[in-house]
Amino acid sequence: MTIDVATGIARILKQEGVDWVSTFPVCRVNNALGREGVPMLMMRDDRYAVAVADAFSRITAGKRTGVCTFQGGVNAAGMQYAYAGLAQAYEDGSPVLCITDGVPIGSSGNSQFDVASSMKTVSKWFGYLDKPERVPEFMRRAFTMLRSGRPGPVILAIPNATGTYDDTADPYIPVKGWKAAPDPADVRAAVTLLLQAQNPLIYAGEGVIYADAADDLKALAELVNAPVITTLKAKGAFPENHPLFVGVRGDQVGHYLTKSDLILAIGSSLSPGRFSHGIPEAVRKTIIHCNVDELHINKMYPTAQAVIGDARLTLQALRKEVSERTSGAGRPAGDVAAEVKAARDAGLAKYREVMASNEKPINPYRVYGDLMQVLDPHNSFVTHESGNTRDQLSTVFDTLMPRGFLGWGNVSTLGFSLAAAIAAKKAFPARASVAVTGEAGLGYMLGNLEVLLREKLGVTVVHISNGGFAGYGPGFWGPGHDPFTHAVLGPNEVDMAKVLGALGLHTERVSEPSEVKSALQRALAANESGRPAYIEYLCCQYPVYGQWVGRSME
Ligand SMILES: Cc1ncc(C[n+]2csc(CCOP(=O)(O)OP(=O)(O)O)c2C)c(N)n1
Ligand SMILES: [Mg+2]
Repeated sequence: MTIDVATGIARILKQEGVDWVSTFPVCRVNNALGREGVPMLMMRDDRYAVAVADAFSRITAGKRTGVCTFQGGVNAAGMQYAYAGLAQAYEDGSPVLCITDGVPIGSSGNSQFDVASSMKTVSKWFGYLDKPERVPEFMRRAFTMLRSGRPGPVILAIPNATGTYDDTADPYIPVKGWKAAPDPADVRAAVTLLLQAQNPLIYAGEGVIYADAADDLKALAELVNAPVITTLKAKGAFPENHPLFVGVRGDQVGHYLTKSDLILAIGSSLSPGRFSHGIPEAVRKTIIHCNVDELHINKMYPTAQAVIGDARLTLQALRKEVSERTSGAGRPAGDVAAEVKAARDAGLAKYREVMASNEKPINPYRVYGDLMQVLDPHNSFVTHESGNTRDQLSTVFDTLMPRGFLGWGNVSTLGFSLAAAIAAKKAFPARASVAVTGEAGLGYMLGNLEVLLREKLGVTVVHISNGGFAGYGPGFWGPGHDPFTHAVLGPNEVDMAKVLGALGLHTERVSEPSEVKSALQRALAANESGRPAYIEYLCCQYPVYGQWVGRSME
């Protein structure tokens, strides 16, 4: 049958199990999506169209592909705005599919902004569909790249959405996605090093979540009795109430990174310096680097032994080898778990104290402590914002399942928490979905809050309202690093609960510590009937949290 390109793409997306697409108009495939019955989640700007789809891919660990469309071509206004979202998705390695208009044949060189070269800098693959007949091929390649290897965005540019082709000539068959198992010789060598080590430490990254390998990580950690730290993006890959869990950040994490003589990194790039730990005295440690491909091997640190392959297959192979060498006994337990507990208790003591604080304005840790009490850790989703909410939550918030918490941000782009909370609601409608933000993140998301109402998305935005960019300006912590650019109109000047209440959200403004919990409960109850909620907690500026460990010290 002869069909047009846009219809072909819409039908293939349905074959691939895509049941909604986020967008900001215009994109020339949108009308075909509408005609073919693919619902569109219309955001209020192009960056959020990308961010919601990006977050959906992350939260479902790539099992369900987030797809978005935005304006491109010669009038690439949408794409120019979407670029921020694309750069973030690329930086964080998110397997999101982005569809945009391509520059029509005969119009190249017509604009200052070069669509193709800019898109190539933020994608695993940028495909320019130069012939209608190539729709099945391009979609096959796109889904192959989205479902195999190192995750990253794929961008398809469609220059002629009304061009036609015969869809029976090359009938589309959905793509499975493929994995690679590690070289057994590398597994043997890695296990030899691991069993020689005095103080091995497992450093787990988000690759564990993408590979669906949380259970295998736990099994290996228990077999070799090694403490575990996870990266910010991998928060939840290891149950945070487990006796071998050290933390994401905090003094205890620094202690273990320093103390270890061997680091077994799995599913992490080990790229320090942004929102992750460096490895102190790395050249004097043995680094086993298990990764899905070679890109990160011997990057920043010398790799003693690389094990290249899918994280789940790698963990299983390591486990089997350790079991065989030790007759199933693994490494002796010693007092590893007791030491981890002591270090964790010591590291968390000062935060646990303020998590129960009755001070006014409310201490932000009190909000996090109460949030942990209100939410069911097996049936909820929490994410942070850029700023103190990221640093504080990743220090203290206990996550018990993969994607119970979404940590994000190799670069940490303000406003992403709203996209993440929306995506979580789309992925797991029965789970409570909470974004915790400061005023800067809130400023980015304001225009998009209408989407929550229009789409009846029962998510809660928790605002740690402290009147400025905490820590940027002077305070009890010193002069601050940006003393000229930190103050905004705060709760004394603007009643945000009133502003957003007028928009239609369930809102509350809370100044009493004793009300923190009940306000959350009311917000979550409103969410259950599809009503979004906003709670403004009048908080003190308290920029105190666990640090990232630097990488120098060589
Ligand atoms: C797009 C973008 N621009 C700039 C930044 C830098 N930045 C990070 S946090 C922040 C301010 C955070 O202040 P607020 O939201 O009030 O949170 P608080 O730290 O007070 O809790 C800024 C400007 C960023 N992360 N993303
Ligand atoms: Mg603030």
